[in-house]
Amino acid sequence: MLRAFAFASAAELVDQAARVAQAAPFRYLVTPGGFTMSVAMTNCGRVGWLSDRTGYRYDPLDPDSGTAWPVMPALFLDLAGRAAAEAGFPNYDPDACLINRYTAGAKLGLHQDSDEKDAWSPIVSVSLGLPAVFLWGGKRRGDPVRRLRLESGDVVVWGGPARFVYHGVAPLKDGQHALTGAARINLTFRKVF
Ligand code: MD6
Ligand code: FE
Repeated sequence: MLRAFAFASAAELVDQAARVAQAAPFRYLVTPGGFTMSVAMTNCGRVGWLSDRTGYRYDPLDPDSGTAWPVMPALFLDLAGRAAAEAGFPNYDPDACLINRYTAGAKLGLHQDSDEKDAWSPIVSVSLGLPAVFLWGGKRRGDPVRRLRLESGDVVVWGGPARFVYHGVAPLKDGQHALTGAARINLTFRKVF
């Protein structure tokens, strides 16, 4: 956990995320089980993470537009690379950045990130805007869950043996933040292939 690692670049990161969302708008994906997620999502990079009735996958095309996802902004790559290196993962070259937007009540249920072929490379997760409570469990779904507060600018680098830990985000509390208004934005960088 790199507290406030992205604090100085937070405003510009929010700006760049908005730019991505102009080209590939936030949308509410449907889970394979048929539920619409409460977190709005979009992507940038070589591939983007998707969920629909057929399952989870990474796709080089945005199904809403039929075109490639926006390229990853240089600032995103730079920040993710520096954070990964700081945590002991040099030469980080993420394929994808999933951008999550939470508004009041939005949550992410406990899950494992296991759709990536490269299961050792870290996920770099950047929190922007409203604070959230990150739920951090164990390798099994039933393991006890710790609650971790994530503030704007906090970066979590999650690699190696911790990769398959169950985690989620508790329902977002109502609030206002100077950078994002009534929302929390989370960037998760992944090395997929
Ligand atoms: C979020 N993050 O913080 C959702 N996954 O909005 C994740 O699901 C996540 O932050 C893997 C590693 C770090 C994460
Ligand atoms: Fe995750």
